[in-house]
Amino acid sequence: RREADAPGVWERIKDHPCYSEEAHHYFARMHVAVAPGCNIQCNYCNRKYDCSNESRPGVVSNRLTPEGAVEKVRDVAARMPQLSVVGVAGPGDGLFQADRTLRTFELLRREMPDLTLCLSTNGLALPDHIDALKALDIGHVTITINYLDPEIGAEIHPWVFHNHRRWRGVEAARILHERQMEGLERATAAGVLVKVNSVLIPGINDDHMAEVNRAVRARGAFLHNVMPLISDPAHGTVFGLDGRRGPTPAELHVVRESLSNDARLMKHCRQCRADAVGMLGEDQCQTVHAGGGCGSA
Ligand code: CLF
Ligand code: SF4
Repeated sequence: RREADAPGVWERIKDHPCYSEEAHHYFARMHVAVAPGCNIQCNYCNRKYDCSNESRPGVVSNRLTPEGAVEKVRDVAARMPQLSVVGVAGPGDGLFQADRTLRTFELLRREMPDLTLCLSTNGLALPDHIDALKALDIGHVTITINYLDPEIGAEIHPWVFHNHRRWRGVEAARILHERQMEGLERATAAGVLVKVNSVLIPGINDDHMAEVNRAVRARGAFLHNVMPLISDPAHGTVFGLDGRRGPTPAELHVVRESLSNDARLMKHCRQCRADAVGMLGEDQCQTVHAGGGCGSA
């Protein structure tokens, strides 16, 4: 079925492999890992792991400077004609040290104006950067939103760092929730195509996902991508060590079906890394991890 129903939207998704299922057969994306730090903690992520451990959530082999990122994109673009999108998706949050991400986008925009630029964020800092993103013509933003209810959020995100201090528990989850909703509303009002990624965690937010879907669609989210938690004790994540498991394919199916009156669900996500390069699912370096590169940060 036609994925876009507003004038001009088709033009903006037709060569984006994540926003259009059809496009992912023909177009490639590349992530540049320019965002090392993060302003929240997710129980499906362990940033303490040595970065040589490739299974660590969000781990990448190289942390790039903005200039290094542009050089890498230049090299990849020269040998990969299908490359249509360059995204910042970690390994931390793209807007925590926003100057690095914005500088990267600025350099890319100047040198390769035909590329679509894409950002993934947990949303905490998003309201502060809408104008800067618009000024750089960043038309695709993904926000990871796992809950609406702060009581549920506190089971997923133990702390956030906001306004120069660390907040914990339900208070932290309330701040993150409010910032996510504000960022989503303001980004969609600014004309950005916002995709929401949600990590499905059985026993925590599975019964809550339909509510999340309704709330984000009501605030203008273009797509909703419900992704399975990948929880392996080897990742050393809190959920992995707690014995929390990801959903079975059947459980994931049931939740997605419960949302299926909403035509715009993304189902072809490959939970890629923060340094993934290539067609979705065909990256040389793809390694699954707990949250999923753009899904987790
Ligand atoms: Fe990257 Fe994310 Fe942009 Fe795509 S990934 S920043 S929207 S260009 Fe895509 Fe990868 Fe799934 Fe993300 S398959 S994890 S949804
Ligand atoms: Fe930060 Fe992403 Fe890890 Fe969550 S999964 S703590 S948003 S880097």
